[in-house]
Amino acid sequence: MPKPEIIGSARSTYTRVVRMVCEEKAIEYVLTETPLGAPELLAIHPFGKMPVLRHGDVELFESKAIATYLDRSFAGPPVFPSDPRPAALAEQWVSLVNTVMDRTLIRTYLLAYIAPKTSDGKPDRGAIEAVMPAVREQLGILDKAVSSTGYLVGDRFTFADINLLPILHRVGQFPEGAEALAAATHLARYYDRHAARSSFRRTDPPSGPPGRAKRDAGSAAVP
Ligand SMILES: N[C@@H](CCC(=O)N[C@@H](CS)C(=O)NCC(=O)O)C(=O)O
Repeated sequence: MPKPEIIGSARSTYTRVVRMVCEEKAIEYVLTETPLGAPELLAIHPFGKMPVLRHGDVELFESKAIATYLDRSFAGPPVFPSDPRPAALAEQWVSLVNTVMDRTLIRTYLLAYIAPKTSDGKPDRGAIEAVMPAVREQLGILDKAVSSTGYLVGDRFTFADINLLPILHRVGQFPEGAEALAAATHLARYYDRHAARSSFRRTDPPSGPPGRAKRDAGSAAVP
């Protein structure tokens, strides 16, 4: 069987999540660095989002589905709990982070810096100020969630943590986000501790957002 091929960008948070699963489980994989909107993505993901996976005759899109496939197909420490309660809690946090918090923290806050819709291309101060109350509220929810054990689920590192860490990294790259993260003291400690994991360090992205395929260059860059 060939190595799993992850098609995406080292700069993309969702691509990083899938790469971290490989690193945690010591799965040898190939990252095919791809711009947003590339035909290689559209060939697998109906909306051309990244990452997608190719492994033998298996083709998959959606980071959570890819992570589940990798976790079940390869040896190494499971990243998804199997007992019903922790398994459901991991689902719970992945779902909340991906459906609500990613939109606030990445698609709104981060993009106001790295892909602003302003005519001069400068950070969109209006959008940043408007989203900060939601950024603080959501970091506060996460702060409470990790306060007792230092993990989102029970007392071990799971996919729920993997799914969150690349987002926290991006939030901390800009001043208001860094300040809000530092103010959420449990979450800041959680981030610092898990950011030392080799799966996180080995997937540290180069600076800047993923590029766009040329024929798709009209759309904003989205990490
Ligand atoms: N639900 C998808 C989200 C993937 C996603 O939004 N990826 C971003 C990059 S981190 C992307 O492809 N953005 C480009 C776009 O939305 O056009 C997943 O979990 O894989």
